Amino acid sequence: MNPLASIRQPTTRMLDPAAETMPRRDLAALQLARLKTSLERAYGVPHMRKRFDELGVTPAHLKTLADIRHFPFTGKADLRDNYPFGLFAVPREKVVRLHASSGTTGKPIVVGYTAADIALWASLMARSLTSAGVTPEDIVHVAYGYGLFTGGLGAHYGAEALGCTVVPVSGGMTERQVTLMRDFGANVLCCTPSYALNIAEVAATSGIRIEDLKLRVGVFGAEPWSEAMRHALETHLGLRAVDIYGLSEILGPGVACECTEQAGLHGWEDNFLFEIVDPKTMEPLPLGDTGELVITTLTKEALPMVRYRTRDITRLVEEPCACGRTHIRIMRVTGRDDDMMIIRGVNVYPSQVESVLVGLPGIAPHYQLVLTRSHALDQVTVEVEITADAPRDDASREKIGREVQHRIKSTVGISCGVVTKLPGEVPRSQGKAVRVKDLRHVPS
Ligand code: DLL
Repeated sequence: MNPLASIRQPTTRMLDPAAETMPRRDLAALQLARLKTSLERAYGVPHMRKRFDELGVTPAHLKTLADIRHFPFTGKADLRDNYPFGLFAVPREKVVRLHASSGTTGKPIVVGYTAADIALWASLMARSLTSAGVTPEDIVHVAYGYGLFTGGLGAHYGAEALGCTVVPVSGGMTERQVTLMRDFGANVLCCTPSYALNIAEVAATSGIRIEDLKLRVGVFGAEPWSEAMRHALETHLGLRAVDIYGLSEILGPGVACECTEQAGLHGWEDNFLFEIVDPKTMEPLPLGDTGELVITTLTKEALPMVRYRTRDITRLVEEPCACGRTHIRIMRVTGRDDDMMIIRGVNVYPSQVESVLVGLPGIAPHYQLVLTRSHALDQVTVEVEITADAPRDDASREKIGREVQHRIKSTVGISCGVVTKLPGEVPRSQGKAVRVKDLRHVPS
């Protein structure tokens, strides 16, 4: 880590120590009691009742937490098929907020919140921010998008609930972001890691140095990112970069967040039940195994979710964390199972390629993967960018390209083409980065 970041050590306060350090046995008892209520709430929704009936289960069948395995999974399709409000468990009049995610195909996913849900979300976001090292004295610059996306308003309500001074900038107009961050003296930056990188780059080109900024903590999430990217962001922005996780269907940001130990994201188990299942067989996996994260909400009113398939691949760790929190840790999400590429039989996530690229001398931390198909085989070309100070002649660029190719082959295990682009040629992110350009179905 760069020396500035270590000087600006965040604090390790807890917002709700009683809840956050609850002994695991008490936590399990609380989960069981809350799960019963939540299943009953879901059972009141006609579509969910049908799903329960198909499997011959009612909420009364839940005797232990492990019994959750007898209940039906829910997925994006359930939300889509019941568009827009069909899965709400309360009358529409009780819903005070709607959010939606556009998705790649068809109808958006619509999610609703009662006033109590919004209060819960704000409190879990405030808890998450505190665990990331944010304090009520901080100025929080929110550059997650505001609107139907949950990032902006989620971070906003959480930071406000914590008592911070919130700057609701949303995404875009990056030069202005940098100026405001400097002029207002923001201590905390909330945005996607790819946008943070864009901000860092614009700051550098505008002549703003780390010392001109008062950033101490970065609360970065909404997309997969690597340890290498964490290191780059900490170095470029002089802050401690903390990972935050969430999804609209479950709450938005604040389902889980790292603490200042930066050793996995505490999933807030007093409000959610986390499982890992084998994405093929859908069978629960033993603790510690890698698989698909499945989440059941325990306290949400408007949209209770039962065994929601996140598609996110990770593993859970129950060992105590040095911070003292007892809640389970969700290890860094490597990617979604639908982002996984299979290149000549090898499973690859874009974030694995990122781990190799970011930090390589002469290579800027901006990249895209281009997928094509030739003779029924998928091929990947990695588009990387050379740094502004790297030599630009063909021979040097080729040499760098070969180096990248070699590293990807030896670390990730795939053979790929590499195109070395000039500074600024790889598109910059304003929110969630588009890492993969899939041209497999484009006629050549
Ligand atoms: O991205 C909520 C959010 C906003 C989380 C701001 C964190 C910060 P959706 O747009 O519904 O919600 O997208 C959810 O994004 O299933 C993951 O695939 C991915 N994702 C979210 N956080 C992380 C993370 C928001 N920390 C989807 N690491 C999720 C990796 C993440 N992937």
